[in-house]
Amino acid sequence: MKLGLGIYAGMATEENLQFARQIGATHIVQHLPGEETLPSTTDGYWSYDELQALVDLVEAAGLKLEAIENFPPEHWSDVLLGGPRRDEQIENLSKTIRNMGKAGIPVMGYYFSLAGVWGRTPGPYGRGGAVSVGFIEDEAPEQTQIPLGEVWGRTYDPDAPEGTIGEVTHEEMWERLEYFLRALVPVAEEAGVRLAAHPDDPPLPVLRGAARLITHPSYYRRLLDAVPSHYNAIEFCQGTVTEMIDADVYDAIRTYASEGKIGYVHFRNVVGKVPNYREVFIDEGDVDMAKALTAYHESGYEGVLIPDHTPRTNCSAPWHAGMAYALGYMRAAMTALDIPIDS
Ligand SMILES: [Mn+2]
Repeated sequence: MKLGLGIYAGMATEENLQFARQIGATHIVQHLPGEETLPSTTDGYWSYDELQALVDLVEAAGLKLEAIENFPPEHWSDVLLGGPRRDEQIENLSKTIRNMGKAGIPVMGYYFSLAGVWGRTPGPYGRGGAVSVGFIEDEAPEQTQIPLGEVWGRTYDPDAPEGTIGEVTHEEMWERLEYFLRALVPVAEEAGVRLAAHPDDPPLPVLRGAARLITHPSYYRRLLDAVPSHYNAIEFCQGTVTEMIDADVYDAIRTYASEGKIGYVHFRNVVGKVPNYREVFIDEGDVDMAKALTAYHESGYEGVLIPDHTPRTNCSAPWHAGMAYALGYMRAAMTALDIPIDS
């Protein structure tokens, strides 16, 4: 298995990439890049030249760009909403996937959701009062319906008329996801780019009136069966799976890893399940991380693990400190377990 680091928009700098290399990462996942990294974002898809430049930048630091994580909401708003521009946007997503394939980026992580990551509140949930986030039923904001012009927790059309998208059922959401997969998986196959689905975070069945899809590990089965292909895969967010009601995270790891369905892993820890959970440091949550690492390894998983998020330590570089801590822990645990660290 391989150690990677996820970086956010604007973080693909020489300095951050060197930092990643220094703390032992060999692979990079670029989370939702915007115009600052890929100016063609404003065109509705990502251009080959800009993706290749990002690959070159990462490789110049001695790393490999393993994945891009999440399409910008405005690139696929009508795919998520089932709107009139759905086919036009799927054409653009196809261009993005083909350009990623040409640039040699093997995985595209996506999160098929209307409300997106929503409703979590910050608090001193980590050891020593380190600030993190959690979904706490009694503290969560009021669940107002999603306004027009907003999707995935972001405004994509500031000029949208008043009103909301109303309630959206599970069947409607599955139809939209299956439409997306039927159109895009063949493109992904041709391009050699695996599509990898993130589960719903928080994994509540409905949020803001909008049904959510992957709220139990068994729903990954429905997604995979919709269009069976090596290129229809999952982004295994271990923290989110742990937050799911009636879910056994080790069992889910073994099931999907042994089938070769995991594109890459968000390796983080958490205390509790929906509707009450808190994100914590990697070594103080409900999951026995050594047991989890063993489950991936024994099931034949050979891909990348990234820390996802961590609590913020009190220092001048909380993100860097959190990532260094998590990656150091992962390397030590794998070494102690005799799990090869590949590059
Ligand atoms: Mn995640």
